[in-house]
Amino acid sequence: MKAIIFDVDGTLADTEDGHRKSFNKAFAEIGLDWNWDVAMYDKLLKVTGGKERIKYFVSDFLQGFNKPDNYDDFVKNLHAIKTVHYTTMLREGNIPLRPGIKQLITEAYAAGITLAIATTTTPQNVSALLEVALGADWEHYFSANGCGDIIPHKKPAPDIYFWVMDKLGVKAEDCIALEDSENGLKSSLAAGIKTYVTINHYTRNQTFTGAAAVFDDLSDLQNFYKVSGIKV
Ligand code: XBP
Ligand code: MG
Repeated sequence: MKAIIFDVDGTLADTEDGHRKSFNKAFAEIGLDWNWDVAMYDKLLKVTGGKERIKYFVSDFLQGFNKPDNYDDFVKNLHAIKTVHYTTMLREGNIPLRPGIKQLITEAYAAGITLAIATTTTPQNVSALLEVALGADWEHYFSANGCGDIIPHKKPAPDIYFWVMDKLGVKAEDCIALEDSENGLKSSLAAGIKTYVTINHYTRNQTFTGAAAVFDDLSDLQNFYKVSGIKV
């Protein structure tokens, strides 16, 4: 196994409630009476990508909203405001890495294992989370950082994992992926990558068919090393 490819939201850190609150702050800031509670957000997480999620909410859950003419620009602007709120929240240090994650990153890196990121979240979100958690030079741990709109189709499509493997110059059988959600697992499996799942309160009832193993979290990192065969 040459490379570990990490999902971000829900995997590196339990971020989705931070995203949800940031969406709500953005809605309020531009005078929309939209408010995504946990139950609604749970449904909306079916769609990855914040801009795509806003459009999904408007199309499938909202009645009587008159879309502005430049709807795409409206969504992009709304999402940019949300990203400011979310990165501010991250920089306040409110969202730590999940148990075992920092140790896994530092020990695997020290053992010469290639590390990479494959996420549907916005690049600024990755930087803000990892600058706080790993320091200003966080990027040196990762040989590839696949995030945001760099690929045509977000998870569950495999595009982002293909992009990362291409960047790393590795084959799927040389990698393992770490994910938290059904969409993420479908994406990495469609790319042919052996995938381990750590669940969270948004994903615990999802289906993880095909996962190599499912964990509550990586607090017992030695067990994860044993199950996954990672040698550090
Ligand atoms: C999770 C997502 C993201 C976040 C919101 O990404 O689907 O869309 O929910 O972030 P992953 P943005 O699990 O692949 O890390 O608003 O920046 O999309
Ligand atoms: Mg995720």
